[in-house]
Amino acid sequence: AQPLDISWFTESMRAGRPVEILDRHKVQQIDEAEVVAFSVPSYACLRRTTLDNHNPVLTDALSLLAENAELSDEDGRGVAFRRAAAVLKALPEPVTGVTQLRGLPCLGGHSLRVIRDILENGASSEVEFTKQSERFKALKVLTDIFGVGAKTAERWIRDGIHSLHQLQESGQTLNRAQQAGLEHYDDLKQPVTKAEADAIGEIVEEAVVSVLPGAQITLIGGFRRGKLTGHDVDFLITHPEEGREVGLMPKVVSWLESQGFLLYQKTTRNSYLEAKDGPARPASNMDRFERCFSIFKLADAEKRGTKQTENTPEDTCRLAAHSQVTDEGPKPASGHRRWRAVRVDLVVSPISQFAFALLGWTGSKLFERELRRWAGHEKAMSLSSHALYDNKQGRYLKATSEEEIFTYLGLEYIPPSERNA
Ligand code: DCT
Ligand code: MG
Repeated sequence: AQPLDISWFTESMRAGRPVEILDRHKVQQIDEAEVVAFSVPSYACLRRTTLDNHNPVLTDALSLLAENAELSDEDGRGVAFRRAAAVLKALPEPVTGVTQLRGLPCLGGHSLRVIRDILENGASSEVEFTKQSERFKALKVLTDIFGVGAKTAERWIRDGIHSLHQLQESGQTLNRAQQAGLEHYDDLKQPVTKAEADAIGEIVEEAVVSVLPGAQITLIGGFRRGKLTGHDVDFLITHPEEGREVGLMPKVVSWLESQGFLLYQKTTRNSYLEAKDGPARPASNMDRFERCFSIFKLADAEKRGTKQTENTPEDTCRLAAHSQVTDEGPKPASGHRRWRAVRVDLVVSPISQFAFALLGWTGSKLFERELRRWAGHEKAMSLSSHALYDNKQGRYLKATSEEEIFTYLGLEYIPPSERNA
């Protein structure tokens, strides 16, 4: 068998030319068995990854190992499994044999072993072992609580806490987020649907334009990429006039609170204005916008688009919690309640940073990571959700659209629906 010829790709990369993604002409036939091999660029931001995944069994297995590594403070291994899974997500067909994977990037020995196991035996012993392991199960249950990260879960497990019941019995002090997370555990585990995301979008829009006419909201995160469900709903808020967005978040939150829409919220102030080192090199790319982590109370009536807008908080609660309407289809997961809890993230950006925020918050997480890696390693630029800095020119590159940012980076534009790496 001959190795795949990917020189067309590396040359284009070196020259900074946009590269054809998943180049079908370059797909080769190798060895006597005439196995079709795939050719894929190594950076996820050079690939078009739709939600049409032809290898879900393999990618689920690798994602589970990635999750296990991330929960065990092994981020390097986590990223390696995420990259391997992402390569398989971009393939045009189901993989039927490991020979097809020859020459593909990001598939290390460990990932290949897992893939071979599944292709040959129907399952990976390592994945099955991990799924069954008490430690993994406990880490999952505990980190599924909103407000609980891997570190906290780890500490609790060391104290013998493996389940929600044990946590409740333990007398551990929980912070406000964790209390809310525990209280709404079942609801927050249920995937959020697009219809629910849209219903919440209407409420947030009403809040935003009530407190600042002209302000705009955009659905970001997985739903902007076309996902049908998500673990939360993410919105980006801005105003076309620079500076008008200052102080917006507390007003939006007060409005939502006064209408009885919030079960929990925590707002973090922005920190980009006071930063001296310029916006492109924050300690983390996620933490500088004014941001509100919240849990919404979404009434069934809102989902059906029959919401009443002039309710007092009491009315809204009544509408949400005790509605006696009986005409709906499936019952909510939680008994006879007529509402559910939904995780919602709000982010406010000044218009000058909007394109960067939009690109940075649309995801997927791996696509974002790969964009930043591409910018740094191949272009000597640093990309964040605030700005793009050109290290060679020593200046920030302004952009008003995502397309412009891709152009600066020497990349072919990839629309949100193809960023599902
Ligand atoms: N993001 C990122 N890096 C992180 C966290 C988030 O780049 N460490 C970006 C990418 C996605 C966006 O923020 C929203 O984050 P999530 O809601 O966690 O991701 P999602 O793709 O919307 O996933 P889900 O559909 O499950 O909500
Ligand atoms: Mg999301």
